[in-house]
Amino acid sequence: MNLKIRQAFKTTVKAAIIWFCVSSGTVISQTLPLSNNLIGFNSDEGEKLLIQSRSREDFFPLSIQFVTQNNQAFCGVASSIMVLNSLGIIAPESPQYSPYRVFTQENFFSNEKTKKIIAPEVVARQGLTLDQLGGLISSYDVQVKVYHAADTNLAQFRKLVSENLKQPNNFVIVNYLRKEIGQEKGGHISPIAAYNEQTDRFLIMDVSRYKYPPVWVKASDLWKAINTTDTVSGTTRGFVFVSKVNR
Ligand SMILES: [Ca+2]
Repeated sequence: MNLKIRQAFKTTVKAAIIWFCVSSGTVISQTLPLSNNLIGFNSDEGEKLLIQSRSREDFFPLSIQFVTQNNQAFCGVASSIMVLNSLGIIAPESPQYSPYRVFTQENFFSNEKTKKIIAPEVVARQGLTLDQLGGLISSYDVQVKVYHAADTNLAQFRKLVSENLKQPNNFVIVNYLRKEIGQEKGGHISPIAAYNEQTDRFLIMDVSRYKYPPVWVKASDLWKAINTTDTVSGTTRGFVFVSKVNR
């Protein structure tokens, strides 16, 4: 190959590699479009809502611990370890990070009490109900309170959650039906990180990060999605408060 042909060949290959990286990157990182009632956190408006928010104490610790769920049924497990790591309680050993300790979606079930509630293989097939989520988190040294939608209402939900979001060392995980907020489609679990008073919206840190960005959702829309029946448990979905144990 003479020099000119060799250079032309190199340039073509380089361009092809760049094209491949850019185009495949676009495909890989493409989340689903959002319906008009939602505001993506990855937008100017989404950013503004956080800056305006006066109930965003939980955003910072949760953002440091934000993870993608390990499989399509592990939303509850991913949400739980985000909250447990944010609370800074003593974590189990993690072989891949030894000697450091941290909650991961693998070692979350290393506790005997946790395994007795539901096995990880079962969670990987069918996900978690609200009570199973509360039970699993309770198997660690934290205080847990489970609220079913049937036992509360929109005004109480808004008040309780927005107050929690103003306080450190306690967190909220929500269990809701995606299709009621205009998403695809079934039951889902993720932590709530902030509340915007002016627009009456909550920020959901969606752990299925391959599918949707965090979104700002109207309190009334989220409430509709929480006030739905989980066919596995036969009870309404709801939300869970998790805090450090008072000693
Ligand atoms: Ca809080």
